[in-house]
Amino acid sequence: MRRQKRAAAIHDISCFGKCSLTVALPILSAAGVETAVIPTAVLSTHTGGFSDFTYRDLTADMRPIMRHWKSLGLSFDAVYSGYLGSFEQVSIVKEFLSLFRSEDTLVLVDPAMADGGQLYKTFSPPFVQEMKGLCMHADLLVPNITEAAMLTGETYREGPYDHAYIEALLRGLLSLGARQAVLTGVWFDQRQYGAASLAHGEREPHYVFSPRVDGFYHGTGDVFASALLAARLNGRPLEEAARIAVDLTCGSILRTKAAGTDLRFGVNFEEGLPAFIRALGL
Ligand code: PXL
Repeated sequence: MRRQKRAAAIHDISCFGKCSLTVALPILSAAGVETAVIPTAVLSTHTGGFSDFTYRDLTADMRPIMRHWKSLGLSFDAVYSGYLGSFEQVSIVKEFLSLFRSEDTLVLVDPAMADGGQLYKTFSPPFVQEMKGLCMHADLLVPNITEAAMLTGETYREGPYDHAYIEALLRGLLSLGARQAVLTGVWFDQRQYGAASLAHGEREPHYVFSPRVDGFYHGTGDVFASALLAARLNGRPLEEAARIAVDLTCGSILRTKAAGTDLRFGVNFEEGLPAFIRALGL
């Protein structure tokens, strides 16, 4: 019998608004991946478009949780980091990797810190440098265009993009030290929207697209990265995993658009899980 895969997800819990752990857990679980969590903070909502959200920092709990896990002899097939609230939390994730990483561990870093050309309001520019230090340790880096531009020092541009810009971002990301990078929010014309991937040693990026839907849908980066990791842990090659992740993300956006939900409330990925599970062949 195939051994069940186990991931450690290190993100905040935004209690309402469907992002970070409230997205990572159901998607990885649906894909058959056991998911242990280190919550970095508890917020009443995410920070995108809400004001007066609560924020309880859990930095002080992170090291004790990982030390306890170490004492239990736990091991992980993947480590998945997302929104991290401080420099200290970035250091703790690096410590986590030094304690738990083995030859076969897949380290996915989603440098969740910015979108639409701007840092999220809880961050200041020096945080980008700190995040770069974590990206060095990633096997798989999954930023959006804004994050990729900030991490690589390329100028941020609004779309539509051209192939040269996307390729420069991807090569810049790999030069940070990651083996593979998948860039989200890629579009060359009004009809299509998707992701571009590049692995170390590859000559050209691979592109996966779905029909473009206007509007800023919150939490889609987390849906995408969680689905990508789930597909990789189910043995899918990077390009195929990107296809599966784009399909879940696009379907979630379309359902949300059809329902007319407040865009800050997150996307309806839940009703896409049956098709996602089928795409994984489970
Ligand atoms: O989706 C990324 C994310 C995660 N966690 C929090 C956020 C955001 C994006 O805004 O605010 C708290």
